[in-house]
Amino acid sequence: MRIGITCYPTYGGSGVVATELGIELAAKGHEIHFISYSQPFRLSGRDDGIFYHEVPVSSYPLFEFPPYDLALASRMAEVAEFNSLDLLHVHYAIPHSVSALLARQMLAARGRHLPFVTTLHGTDITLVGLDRSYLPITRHAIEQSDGVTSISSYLRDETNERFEISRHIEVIPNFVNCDVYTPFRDDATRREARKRFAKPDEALLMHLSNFRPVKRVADVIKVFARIAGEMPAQLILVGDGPDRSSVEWLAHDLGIHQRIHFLGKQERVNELLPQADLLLMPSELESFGLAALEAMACKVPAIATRVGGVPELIDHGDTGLLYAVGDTEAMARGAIDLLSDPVRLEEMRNTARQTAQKRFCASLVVPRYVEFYKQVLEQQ
Ligand code: GMT
Repeated sequence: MRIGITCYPTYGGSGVVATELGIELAAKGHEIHFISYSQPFRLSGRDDGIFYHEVPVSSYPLFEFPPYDLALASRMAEVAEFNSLDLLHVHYAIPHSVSALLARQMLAARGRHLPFVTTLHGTDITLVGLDRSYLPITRHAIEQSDGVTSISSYLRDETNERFEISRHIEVIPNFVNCDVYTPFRDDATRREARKRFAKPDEALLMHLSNFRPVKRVADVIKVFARIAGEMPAQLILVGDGPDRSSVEWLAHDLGIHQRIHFLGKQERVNELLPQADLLLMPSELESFGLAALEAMACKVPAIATRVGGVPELIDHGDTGLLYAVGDTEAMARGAIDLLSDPVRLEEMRNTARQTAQKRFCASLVVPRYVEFYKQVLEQQ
């Protein structure tokens, strides 16, 4: 198939999923065309079967807000025509599904049919999509999509309920390449890699996010402060975003900044994750929680919150631990108990990796997208 993919190319889970999907599909022989305002950050630009088409957005003194969604629609239609695309797959409804709808209409007027699939990721529904100024157009674009998928059952139900629609939404969970996200081959290699951040007797915790308020990074610091008060421990923070500065202040105020490594945005998180003993993901809401899945594939269970689609990924007590939002005391207690019980921790680490392999491996999930594309194309 020849598939156009549009996503937010910068730091963020939906862009990661879209990019990894494109890479996996290209490896299976499909021709993939990314259409976005910049090259998705996980693309090397050298991948066979992958093409990138930038969307130029020109400004003009009249345009206080340059109309990216219109420029995107025009580019989608052009790329589809020049490259005979079979379909478009847009990730994150706003504004991508609206642009795809316009592109479909533009091509229809020229006698070409271009179906599009929308994948819902989270705040496109739970936050942004419910803003009154976006709700009607988002609902319209979802209803008009030729196929809709969501990354968890939670998000499917939320969409149908909150948007008061009842169309079929196919649940296709997020996935991870278990050959790329993998534990170290042996303990000696892991010990060597961890040396940069932790002494042999220290626990190593990690957090990975875009530091937006929904991630509650301050809770990561509070949980870590409690852990570090009871045992030797270090924390690695991967990512950057609006809450970074306030979180650094909090670390200083609590006197634990010397045990915290702020690494900023990192490209090869698969090399960092397997160094950790535990991931901390105390989010206010996660429709899935891709960071936790990537960690699980690296044999790192998460201390997380029981929100959104997270319980569809993490079984409390087996592949991680789940708590109420904001209950930093319980999260810290859970982490301390686990870190103090190496047998239980090792068991949970193994089960986390096995679950990632058995249920969320790219080799299992990506064919479900291909199957869904075929269904959509057959219905045309
Ligand atoms: O919806 C968002 O907040 C943005 C989005 C992103 O681009 O990072 O995150 C969502 O999609 C991820 C990938 O599918 C999921 O792993 C995240 O759980 C989800 N975020 C939320 O639901 C808050």
